[in-house]
Amino acid sequence: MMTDAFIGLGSNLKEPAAQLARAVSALATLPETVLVAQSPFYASRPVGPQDQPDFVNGAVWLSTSLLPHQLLDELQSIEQKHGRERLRHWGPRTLDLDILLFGDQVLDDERLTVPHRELPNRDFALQPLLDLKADLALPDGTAIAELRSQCPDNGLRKLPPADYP
Ligand code: ROI
Repeated sequence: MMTDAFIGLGSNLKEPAAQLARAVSALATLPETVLVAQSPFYASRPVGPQDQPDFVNGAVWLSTSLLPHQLLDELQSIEQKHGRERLRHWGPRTLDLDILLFGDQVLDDERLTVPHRELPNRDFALQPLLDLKADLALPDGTAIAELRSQCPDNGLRKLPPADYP
C-alpha cells in the first residue's frame, strides 16, 4: 500500500538552498518511494535563538510503501550523508528532514511524533505544504490552510527558482 508522506526540509548552514536541492535529489531515489512534487523554497527567520542565520525551508510530497520508522531511518541516513551538523538545541543546522504528515496516521513514540508536534506554529512548514496540496488536512480534519492563517509570522520570502543551485 502506498501512503502519501510530507517531509519538511530546513537548513541554515553551508549554502542552505544547495543543501535542500541535494536533499530533494536524494529523496527522489529512496527505495519503494516516488517523489510526487517539491514545493518552492522559502527564506525564513529562525524560530528559536535569533543569533543564527536565516533558514531556507521547503517540503516534498512522497508516495511510499515504507513504514514510518523505515522512512525515518532513510531520512536520518540522508541527513548524516549530507554532513548534518547540529551545533546546539534549536540552533543552526546543515540539514533537517522531518516527517510532517504520514497519510492519516497518528504516531507518538520516543523516535517519532506524527503529525509533527510543532507544525501548527511553523509557517515555514505550513506554507510549503499548502503549495503542494491546497486542501491538505491533519488526521483530525483540521485544514492546513486554517492552521496557516492562525500561525505566527516568520517573514517567509519565496526564493526565485534561479536561486536554487
Ligand atoms: N527556524 C526556521 N525558520 N526554519 C527551520 O527549519 C528551523 N528549524 C529548527 C529551529 C532551530 C527550531 N528553527 C527553525 O530546528
